Amino acid sequence: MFKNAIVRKPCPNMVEGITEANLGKPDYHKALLQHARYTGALRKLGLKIQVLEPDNRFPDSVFIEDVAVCTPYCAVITCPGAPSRRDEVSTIRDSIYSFYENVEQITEPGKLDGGDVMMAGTHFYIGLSGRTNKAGANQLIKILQQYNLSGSTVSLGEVLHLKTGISYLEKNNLLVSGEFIEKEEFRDFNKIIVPPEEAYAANCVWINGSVIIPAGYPVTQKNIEEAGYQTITVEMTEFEKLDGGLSCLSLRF
Ligand code: CIR
Repeated sequence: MFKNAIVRKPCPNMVEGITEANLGKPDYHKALLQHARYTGALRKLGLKIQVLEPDNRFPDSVFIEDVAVCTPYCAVITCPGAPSRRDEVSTIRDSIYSFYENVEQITEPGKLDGGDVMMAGTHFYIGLSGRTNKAGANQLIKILQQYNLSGSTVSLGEVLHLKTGISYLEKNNLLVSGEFIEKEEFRDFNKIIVPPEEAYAANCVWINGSVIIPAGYPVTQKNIEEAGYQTITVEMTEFEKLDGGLSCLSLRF
């Protein structure tokens, strides 16, 4: 069960965020509204939310998931792979220390984005992506082992981050799309398949038995509901324009 979440409001400079999506610039005011509704959904599912103020120095800082990995026993401040995001970690420290006694840190030459880390019980899958390298993944695995947790790496081909294409929905249920459907590492999960035309919906968040999913993906919504979950939909169009999904907008623990 999760009790807390940390989110950061989008900043006006988000329109300069990194993207390969080709969907145009986000509308800042619409993004603020979508972010407020997202936060409302987390709150409705029982989480206590710490809302951090916008930080205009970092256009991508709304994607707070990338700067820390939160486990039940420790938090790990990352070393983000994109140069423009590297110093974003300075903006999360105080917040993380207000929740955690045990705080660890990924250091160079290691690089790691939280979006590449998927927690499934006590095991953490770590995507090796354009943002996360082997050194970063190995550091995280060592840290996890100190807390009786474990980690393993997954190679990625098509997606920005591991969780762009896959989401763990607890009870051994895994929402999977594209390259992850046939991956050996995920053989033993019950798979909920996301059709190619709904690939963006592969990034969902499980919160205490319910699943928040992006609005506009009816097949995936139906498949998740048929697997026994209540769903809440949230409009995500302005964050999708920056290659960001639902999980990127919060740290949950
Ligand atoms: C970036 O490229 O870093 C941002 N525009 C999007 C980050 C999305 N984060 C995530 O998938 N965890």
